[in-house]
Parts: sequence; structure tokens; C-alpha cells
Amino acid sequence: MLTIALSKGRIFEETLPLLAAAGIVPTEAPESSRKLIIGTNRDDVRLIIVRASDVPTYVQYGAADLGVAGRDVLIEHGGSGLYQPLDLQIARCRLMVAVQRGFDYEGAVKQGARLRIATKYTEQAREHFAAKGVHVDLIKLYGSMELAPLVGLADAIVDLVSTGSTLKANNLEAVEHIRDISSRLIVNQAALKLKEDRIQPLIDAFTSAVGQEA
Ligand code: PRT
Ligand code: MG
Repeated sequence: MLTIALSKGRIFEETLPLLAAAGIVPTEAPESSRKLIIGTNRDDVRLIIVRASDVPTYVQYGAADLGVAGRDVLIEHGGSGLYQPLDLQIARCRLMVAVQRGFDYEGAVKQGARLRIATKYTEQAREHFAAKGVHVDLIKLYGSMELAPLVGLADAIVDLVSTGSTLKANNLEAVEHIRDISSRLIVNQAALKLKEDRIQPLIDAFTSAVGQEA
């Protein structure tokens, strides 16, 4: 059995065409079925549905042979035990620093002020501000980061931005770009050796499907 870990929502939706290119079609949609293990048209392939930030963990420990995870999630996880053969160019967005409209971020940085930063991405935020030589207090949040500056929890947030409409709706503006993010195919290193005959063709099919889209 080959087990592929995916998260619901954009990653599942954007991985579907790549799976189809490898001849794999799920028998159900995770949103409607509520099942966490989903069969496919192939008896030897199944999908498991986990939280986006848990995908690397399932693959690292071999509970899934493969998975699809955002670069944001992979950097926070650290990538240990994972082979990352392919950037799938899906679920693209940018990791940004954002503040409430009108907050003088550049001024605060120039004055050497200590900034309070709310984020789910503490590793990447720590690294970003350390490289700039800005002193920060990091406040770990698990979601709705956009709220933090509005209620005085933080001066700034580090969060993912795609269309920018969430920032706009909450009177925030992006002030710094940290990195571009897309999702990658990840493979358990031991599984790659043991099940190479089934995993390599899948990597090859994904690779040519990504090439065609680009
Ligand atoms: O939702 P859950 O807490 O389970 O986890 P998650 O939010 O990490 O999962 P999910 O499925 O929302 O995102 C999975 C992956 O998609 C992330 O790890 C990213 O690599 C990628 N991705 C791409 C995004 C976005 N675009 C994105 N826009 N992940 C989240 N967002 C959020 C962002 O955090 C912000 O709240 O969408 C909001 C901003 O969107 P815009 O379009 O208004 O700018
Ligand atoms: Mg989400």
C-alpha cells in the first residue's frame, strides 16, 4: 500500500490534477465525506487527510510514504527524514511582515525599537528579524494573526498573503517580503528505497505534469 498525506482545501484541490496525471483518482472528496482515509481508483494507493502543519510529521515517521506540504510548513518542521524531490508550484503565496495601516514600521526599525511580532511562523520570523538585527518578542499564535495588531497584542505579524484581501479587510498593510512560498512533494526516505518501484513513477508523473503547467 502507498499512503499519500494531504491537507483539505487548497492543497487537496491543487494536487488533484497532479494525481490524475499519475493515474490516481480519489473515490471521494474529503470536504463532503468527512473520512480521514480516502481510497482511490488504485487498490494500492490511499490518501490520508491531516492538518497542513502535520503532513511532514506523518511522512517523517513513515505513517505516510508521500505528502504535499507548503514550504512555510516544511521550514518550521525542519525537514528531518524527508526527501523533497519536487517543487509542485501549487498553493503559492508570500510570507510577509504586515502592520496596521499608519504604523511607522520603518521608523520603528530605524529607531531600534523592540517590536512585538505575532505569528504562527516563529522559526522564520526569528531568522528574518535576527538577519536584520531587529530585536523582537515573538508571540506564537495558531491562526487569525491579522487580529493581533488591531487589538494591541502585537506591533506586526508575520503571515502568508496571497490575494492581499485579508490584510485589506482588516486595515493592515504588508511592509516586508520574507520569501515566496509554494508546496513541495515530500517523500519518506526509507519508503523511497523500499517502494522505489511505485514511488519513482509517481515522482516522474508529477514532474512532467508540473513542467507542463509551468
Ligand atoms: O487551516 P489550518 O490551520 O489547518 O492550516 P493552514 O492554514 O496552514 O492550512 P491551509 O490549507 O489553509 O493552507 C495550506 C498551505 O497553503 C499553507 O501551508 C501555505 O503553504 C499555502 N497557502 C497559500 C496559504 C495561502 N496561500 C493563504 N493565503 N495558506 C494560508 N493562507 C491564508 C493566510 O494565512 C491568510 O490568513 O489566507 C489568508 C490570506 O489570504 P489572502 O488571499 O486574503 O491574501
Ligand atoms: Mg487555513
